[in-house]
This record gives sequence, C-alpha cells and structure tokens, in this order.
Amino acid sequence: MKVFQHVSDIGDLNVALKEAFEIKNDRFKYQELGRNKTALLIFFNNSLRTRLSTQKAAMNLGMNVIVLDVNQGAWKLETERGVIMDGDKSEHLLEAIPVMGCYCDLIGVRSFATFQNRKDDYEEKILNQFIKYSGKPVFFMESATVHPLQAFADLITIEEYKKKDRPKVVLSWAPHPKALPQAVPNSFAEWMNAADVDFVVTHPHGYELDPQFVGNARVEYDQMKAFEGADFIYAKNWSCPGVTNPDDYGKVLLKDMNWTVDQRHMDVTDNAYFMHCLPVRRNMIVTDDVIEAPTSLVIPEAANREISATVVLKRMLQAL
Ligand code: AN0
Ligand code: CP
Repeated sequence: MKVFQHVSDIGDLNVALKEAFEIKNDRFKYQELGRNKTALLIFFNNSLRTRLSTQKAAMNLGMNVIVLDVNQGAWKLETERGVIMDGDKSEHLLEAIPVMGCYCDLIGVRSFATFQNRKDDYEEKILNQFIKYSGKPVFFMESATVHPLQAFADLITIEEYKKKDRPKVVLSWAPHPKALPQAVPNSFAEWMNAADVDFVVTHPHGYELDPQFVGNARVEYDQMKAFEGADFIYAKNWSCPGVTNPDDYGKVLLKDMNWTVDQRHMDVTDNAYFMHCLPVRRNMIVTDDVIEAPTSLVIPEAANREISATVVLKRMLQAL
C-alpha cells in the first residue's frame, strides 16, 4: 500500500478486519517490521487521538517516530505555485515536502479543509502534493475530504459490538456552533457502503454529502424515522458540503437543537450503541446521559484508532 486514502486502498474488508483482530490480540506481533524505519507525522491542525494513536501504532511496529506541528516552530508555508513570496511565508511546500521525505520512510499528514474553495478542498490539493513530491508512501490522518483511519477504527468497533449479522447503522448529522469538515462523515459513509451493514444517513435538507462517498446509501430526512430499529447511531456534525448549492460550501446552515442526540432519539432504536469520533461538544451533538450510558462506544472507538493505524502502517512497511 503506497497511499492510504480510500476504503479501496485497504482491499477486502474481511481480510483487513481479521488482521485488525490479530493485532488487537498481540499488538507487538510485528515489532521487527519497523526496525530502523521512521514514520513522520505532519500536523497542519490540532489533534489528540490521531497524534497519540498513530505514534503508538508506529511504536508497536518498532518504528522511530518524528512528529511535526507545522504551525508551531516550522516556517510558514506557501502552498500556491506562482506566488511572489514577499509576505509572511518563508518557505514553499514544493521544497518543504521533498525535504520532509528525506528524513523518513512513511509520511502521515493531517490537513483539514480550508473552506475557501470547494474545488481545491475536494481535489485534495495539499495531500496530493505530498503524494507527488515526497517520494514516500503517504497515509491520510484527516485530509480535506477523508479520515480513513477513523472510519477503519469505527468499522472494527461495529464488528466487535454487533449483535446481528447485518446491523442497522445510522449516520446522523447533529448541531455544532462552528463549521466542521465533511471528512469524517465522508469516510464513514464510504466505509459503511463497502461493509456488510444496513446503512442509513440522516441530515437536514442542504447537508447532502458528496455522491463519491455517500453513493447509493439510503438518505432519510426525518431523523426519528431513520433511528427506528437502529443498532448503531453514529453522530457527527458537518458543514454544508455544497453539493446542491456550491455557494453554501462550508457554511453552517442550521443549529436546530432538535437534532441533538438525546434519550428521546435513542428510545426508538433497538437499544442502539452510540458512536462519535471525538472530540465531541456535549449537549450540542449528544446529551450527557447518552454519551455516559453503558451503550456509548466513544472510548472503545478511540482505543481502536491504535489498531487501525497499526494495520495500515504494517501494510505500508510490508510494501516498502
Ligand atoms: C474535526 C472534524 O470535525 O473533522 C476533527 C474530528 C476528528 N473536529 C473538530 O475540528 C472539532
Ligand atoms: N477522532 C480524531 O481524529 O481525533 P483527533 O482530532 O483528536 O485526532
């Protein structure tokens, strides 16, 4: 595996899940694989889970790890070609990327959507430059449009907790005060479409996800109806994807608190588990009661981030 971006990069999901449980049983099984190999983790944005779990995954595999917070101590980077660099940006990404590539064997990058331009975000302008110019395998640690390490961890969690062969999984939009990316719901939809689950998406009108991720998934605009009989509720806010109206891209169109996941919603499910990728704003996305209930999986999900990252880095090391 040279790039980890889409569900298709990981191949057969049953094989990937088998590997995940093998690693969960013995997370140091492949600790010789990464000896004298270096993982470089580049963060253009904040992180708690991705930073810690990916670093831990690399250490499970015996790798050395370098973490760089681009905004804390590195030179301010220009990303556009052709710009006269007479402003506050001292270095161009076109030099910085091959330089970073010199010091490592694998590169992970976190770079969120900027919401300035839908086309640039959806073309993955920053991550594609890392793929093109670093000379090293690149794994996405949440890009403008995807968060595959999260979706893989979520799939592992659903596999562990499901009580039916084909559980009903509902991805639900929920309110949030600030504009958030579509990366988490995009990847979750992409991975659930590929998994053996009954997948339903619910969101207010105007929040339609990009067809390349949501595919032919069932969309139900009535949130309570979508929740009926569900086995897993996956809550997440996202800003307007701009599919129906490109001018609305990245906007907060609605903060309707009726969409906050509370006990009233959970009561119509089949005693569903609650999921969220974290960080979560309590009593905006989900009530204290629901996130604290025994059916809340937010901590096991976060724990599985170490497992998904270990599988992905292992595959990349094996392909070096
Ligand atoms: C980010 C997002 O919604 O994409 C990261 C989630 C893993 N969340 C925030 O910025 C709060
Ligand atoms: N879920 C997740 O990716 O969390 P962080 O933003 O803290 O890495």
